[in-house]
Amino acid sequence: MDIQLPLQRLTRAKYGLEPNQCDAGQLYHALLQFTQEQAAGRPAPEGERKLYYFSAEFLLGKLLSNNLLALGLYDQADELLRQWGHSLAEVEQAEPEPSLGNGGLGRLAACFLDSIAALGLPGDGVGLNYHYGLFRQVFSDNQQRELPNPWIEPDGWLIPTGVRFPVRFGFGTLDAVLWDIAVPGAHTGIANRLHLFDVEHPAPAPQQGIGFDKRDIAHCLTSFLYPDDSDEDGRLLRVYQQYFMVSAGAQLILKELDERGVDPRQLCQHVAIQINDTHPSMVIPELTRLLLERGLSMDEALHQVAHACAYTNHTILAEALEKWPMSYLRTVAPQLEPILREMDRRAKQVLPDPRLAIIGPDDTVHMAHLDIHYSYSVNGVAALHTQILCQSELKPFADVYPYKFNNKTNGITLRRWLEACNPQLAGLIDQCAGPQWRTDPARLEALLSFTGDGQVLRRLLEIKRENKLALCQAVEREQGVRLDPDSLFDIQVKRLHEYKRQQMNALYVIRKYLEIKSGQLPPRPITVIFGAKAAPAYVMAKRIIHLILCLSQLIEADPQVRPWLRVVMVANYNVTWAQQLIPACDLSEQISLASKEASGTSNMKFMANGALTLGTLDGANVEIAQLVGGENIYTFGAHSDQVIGLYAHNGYHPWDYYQRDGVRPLVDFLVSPQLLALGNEDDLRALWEDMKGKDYFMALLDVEDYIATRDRAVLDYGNRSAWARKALVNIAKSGYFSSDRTIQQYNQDIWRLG
Ligand code: 26V
Repeated sequence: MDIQLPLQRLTRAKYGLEPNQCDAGQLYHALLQFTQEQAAGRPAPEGERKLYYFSAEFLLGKLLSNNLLALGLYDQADELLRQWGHSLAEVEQAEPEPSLGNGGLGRLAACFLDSIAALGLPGDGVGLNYHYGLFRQVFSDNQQRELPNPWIEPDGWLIPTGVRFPVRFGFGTLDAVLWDIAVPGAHTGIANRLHLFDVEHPAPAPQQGIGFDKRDIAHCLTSFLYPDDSDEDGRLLRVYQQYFMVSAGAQLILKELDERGVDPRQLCQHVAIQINDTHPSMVIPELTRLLLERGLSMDEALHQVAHACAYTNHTILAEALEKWPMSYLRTVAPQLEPILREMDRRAKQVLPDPRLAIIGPDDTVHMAHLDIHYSYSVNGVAALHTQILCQSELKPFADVYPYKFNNKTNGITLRRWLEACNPQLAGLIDQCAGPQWRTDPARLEALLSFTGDGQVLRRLLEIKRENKLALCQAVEREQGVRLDPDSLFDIQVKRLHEYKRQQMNALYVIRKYLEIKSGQLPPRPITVIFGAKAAPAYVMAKRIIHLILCLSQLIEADPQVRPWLRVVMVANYNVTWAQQLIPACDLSEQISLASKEASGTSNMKFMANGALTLGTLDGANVEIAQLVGGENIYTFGAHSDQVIGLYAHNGYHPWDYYQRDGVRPLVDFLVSPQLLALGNEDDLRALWEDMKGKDYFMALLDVEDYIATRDRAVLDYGNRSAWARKALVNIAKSGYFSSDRTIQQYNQDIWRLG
């Protein structure tokens, strides 16, 4: 379709201006309205069974380009904007990024919605409409500070539906008001929806920081994602949020069943519910309760629920496996208690061991256990992760329910993570391999026949250089720091967590700093880029950010070191930053302690954009290594079975590693006069003590191998054509990590949407 006329009509009607007289913000709103109308005109996919993807997070990223791409209007819109003196990239800067997620789990949910729609499957998301997001991160005094991150605008992507459901809490009833975001599918004529529930009268943003009255449930329930749960009010608020989401979501499912004329006794033939980690797990007792209200017997209701629900596990870290005291549930949703007790009684007949019960001896409800007993599918998110679930973490469950357990290796939507964020590379791939990869990502393998083509390899390097230049401009614009696009760009972007070992990356920086100070220069300049938010109550994570910011300041001020080594941490790392950073990366840091990172998904995005991975054999890195082969990836470090053994026998003692000549000076640098002059002594000293004495995630175990392997990568980078060849192999093999593949597998093995 020709979009010039409708856009012209819109700018005239909205602003009384011709498109070429509009500024970028006006063009953004005109395009937004146009894409909204296009998506609204699309039908929902049909099918006898419909999926509801329940998730506390949907980390959508900006929607304009993505939706234009899905509607097949991207190129035309970009062309028109250029005629009018702008570009899509510029216009998109007017869009605030929706702040509905936190990390990989939320971004995965967004990639899945994109793929479900692109495959034409009937599947909607269900979540909450957080007003101020996780938080907006700013730095001052080399520390992270948190501010509200408002993103909702009057003329934004949220569509009012007029639908509302009463949610009954212990204190009374609150209405859940439904807002939708359209999810148009690429290459299909359909659109699905993301359903976001909200309170009727949301509270305004806090005046200072992110503190607010956690007891004001009626107004603050949807203020923030993951409100601080270090006190009881915070924990209760989390439970209020979860129950609000699932009760409204379950009512929505039943309403849609009614509209389709389906008897709730047939629910499981018509509905699949994917539970994204344990945050939505209360949908199980809540849907059961609603079915009982509709006259089903307990046997009937449990059968329907347990054959509709499927659970995805995203972590084996104990701290993230949710357990709620029954007393909390009694306060929030007392009507669930009898149902949970009955579910627990029945589960104990299958697994009498009290450690595996739904309700533990201390009267706490284990959400993952609830999910496993009352779902028909339990999946991990990468081969290694699923293996660890089956063989250790959830072994007793896998032994009694072997048919429930399965793997679904994560994926990413290449539409956002290659086509939209790296159009030049997408164009080169088209030239080499034809455009079919855009609908059939396995076709990327056709690139393998170009690994000997000097022209293609040179163009690949050129594109990387252009993307690095664009990143330099963004970093200069946002942070006032000027980077060197000819240095090696080494990037680690992900949530800050000790198991992801940003602190080990910092030890490498210290090592290089000390070498340069002693006159030993690296083979070429290196730029180390970090992006990470730390949970506001996670003290150690914030200390690691502090360390990185102090190192950055130290190096920036040192004219001897600065030409060779730079460190920058981008503030408020989010999807928008990721789209800018990932295409510009040479070396992708995926350095978690083996066994701890369930999958990782940025590893896949970096690979698809021609970065080489420096990683441990953890999560999906294992599958990446198998696909690209040992010569096209830099792996190092202890293997997962060694690590699991060390934990089992208390066999790891960081002090032994600290004693080594190659390690001690790096660790001691944390409390060197140079660093203490810039940083907070308590924070740096606490990091130092922890690393020597505890180091729970074993950074010192792997640090020497890490340094040697990273040095080898830096050296290899000098052989530009060999490096480009490796990069091309990575791109060629990345098709496996398309979320279209992942969703096809979910559909085939779990959802069966037809
Ligand atoms: C846990 C908690 C604990 C308390 C604070 C808030 C909070 C928020 C989320 C979670 C669940 C963490 C699970 C998670 O995000 N897992 C990640 O899932 C990705 C997608 O499958 C995967 O690639 C990452 O490896 C995995 O860490």
